[in-house]
Amino acid sequence: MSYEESKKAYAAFGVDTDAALEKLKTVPVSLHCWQGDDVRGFGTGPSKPLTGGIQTTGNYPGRARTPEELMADLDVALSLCPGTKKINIHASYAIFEAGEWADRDKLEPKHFQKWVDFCKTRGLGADFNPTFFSHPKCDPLTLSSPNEETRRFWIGHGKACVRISQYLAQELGQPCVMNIWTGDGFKDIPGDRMGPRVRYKEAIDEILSEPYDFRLVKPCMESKVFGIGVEAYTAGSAEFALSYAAFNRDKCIPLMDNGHYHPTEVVSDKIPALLAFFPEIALHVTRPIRWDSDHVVLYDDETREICREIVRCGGLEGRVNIALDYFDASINRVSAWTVGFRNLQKSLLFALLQPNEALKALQDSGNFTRLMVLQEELKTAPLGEVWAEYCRRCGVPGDGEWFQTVETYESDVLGKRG
Ligand code: RNT
Ligand code: ZN
Repeated sequence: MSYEESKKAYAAFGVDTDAALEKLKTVPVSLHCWQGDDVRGFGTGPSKPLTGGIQTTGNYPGRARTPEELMADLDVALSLCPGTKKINIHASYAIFEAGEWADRDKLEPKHFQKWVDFCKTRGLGADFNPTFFSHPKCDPLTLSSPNEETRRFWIGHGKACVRISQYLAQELGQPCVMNIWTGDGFKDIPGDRMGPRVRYKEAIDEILSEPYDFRLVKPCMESKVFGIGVEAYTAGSAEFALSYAAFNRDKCIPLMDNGHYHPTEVVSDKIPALLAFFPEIALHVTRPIRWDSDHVVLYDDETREICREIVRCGGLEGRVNIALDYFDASINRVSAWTVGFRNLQKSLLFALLQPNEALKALQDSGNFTRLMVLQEELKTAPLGEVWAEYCRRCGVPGDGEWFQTVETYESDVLGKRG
């Protein structure tokens, strides 16, 4: 079936495929730099183990070991991904001059100048994240630590990151989402659940007292249920993070990672709940399998449902900041980036090709029989050719065409890394 035929098939549902393609092109999606090197970063030495209760598994060859390698790998992935892209950078990816080093609380905008150059030459925006893990000053708590010195260090890091985020936004001329997530918590039953949360709250108050323009820097509060080795208690729980954002609406926004909820909860349903109250929210799109395993995002039911809610709740009008967050070290990392990014775009396309007004009208008139029939039939509407047309219009290879580039890059470059 050609694009023109697919266009007619969607027109029969009352859907304009050209309008969907035009819209999709403009939606920023943030690609996380940390898939390229298994969340190792550059700042604290390459052998520093990953902490904070997150885990990468696998030892696939070709991990990026330097800023140059990471940027080269990103370039390959970016060339295979359609749409508007941002790069999501962690503070642990600071780039120092030879002989120079600064600890996390002393990081400066200049340590991210190479990232700014990278983004500028490619017309990309950037998002940012303080790195409250994989560092000797995790005791193992950070912002919620009872140790004053530990807390001061991490507050200093948070403030430095606000300044860096402001710099990134100003340099690149678009907002920078700055996500606050810590792995603070306990392996076993705590003796005090409130103390760490009160300290965490006060620490964030201090971090956000650092001056910034809220139109440019969007601090986020990301919640979590548990982590590896942090099974019993998480300071930044769902209620904690959401309450913080709700009580500080002039300073920050909530962020939901769909790996961070109990297994039968779905973020798709939480999007309209939050948008009923918050002007703006942020998402980490990932794929949990049984736990917060951060598998590569697929074109699956929940990813599509998340995208359907983003689209029909007006999320594409600047109300939902979309980022990817997963890390698989068991497969080719450039492919992991590309598959996840393309699947998110494909799911957004699926969502934009729904006759949302008609579906809403069926619901409001109580016609649930027809609502079910229509939603089922839309699942097999000819999306494939519309997707192929989107890839063509964005100047990137279509399905069946891009993987060869990754294979060549693996044999020429990745496979030769030690
Ligand atoms: C961890 C959180 C967090 C991290 C990144 C690296 O569970 O999802 O967002 O994945 O900051
Ligand atoms: Zn996340």
